[in-house]
Amino acid sequence: MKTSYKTLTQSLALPLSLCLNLALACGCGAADAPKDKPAAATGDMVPLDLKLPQPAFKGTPKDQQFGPIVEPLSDKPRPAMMVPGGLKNVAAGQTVTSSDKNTPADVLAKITDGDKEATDQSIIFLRKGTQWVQIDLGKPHEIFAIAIWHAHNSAKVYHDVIVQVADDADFIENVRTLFNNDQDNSSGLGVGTDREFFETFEGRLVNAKGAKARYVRTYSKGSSESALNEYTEVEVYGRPAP
Ligand SMILES: [Ca+2]
Ligand SMILES: [Ca+2]
Repeated sequence: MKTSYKTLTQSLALPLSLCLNLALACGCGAADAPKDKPAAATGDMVPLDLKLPQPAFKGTPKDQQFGPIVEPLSDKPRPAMMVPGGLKNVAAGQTVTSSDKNTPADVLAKITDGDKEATDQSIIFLRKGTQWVQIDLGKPHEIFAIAIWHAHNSAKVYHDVIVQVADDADFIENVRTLFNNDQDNSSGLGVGTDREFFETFEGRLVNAKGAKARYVRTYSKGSSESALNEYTEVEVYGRPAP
């Protein structure tokens, strides 16, 4: 009886392991996306991995009225944005320029230095009026997400937030607007259809949907708190354009 049992298990074990090996070799199972196609084309998307700073405040100001143009502040975490796998923050350490020529380069560099906390030394100021900051990614990239932290030290709303990408540093060639909440066109770049939003530790995440560009520019025109324009960090998630 013992011998026949052993023989039975051996005869079963061989085909079983063969099947497993064959299944592994042919790549059957979950990871069956063709290797030669970009992840976006095969629908192989992953949640964008954003490293968030510490929250600096709770709730919204009770003594201030915010119109219907402003999105209500959510107390729930923002749903993850789905992007192709393997993206990097391609703005990290890249050169920043601005419409405010009084702000020196070493101050503007704080916009891409990785520090996005709400502390005084992390926030830079630009003069009042419509002002922009611009990041040169060094070469054309496929851009999927742009994350902006103006200043999240208190519950304020920035005006005329406009996010554009272009092929050239002067924003003449192939300019595309990815976000625009200037609904009364007071900054003169066109009537926006997006809503204003409260600055929080989550930053503002703009879906760039794979736009191909070398330059990223973001505008603002003061906030509900001040005529000045503030920045803490801008991140651009993408990959070198093929
Ligand atoms: Ca920073
Ligand atoms: Ca406006």
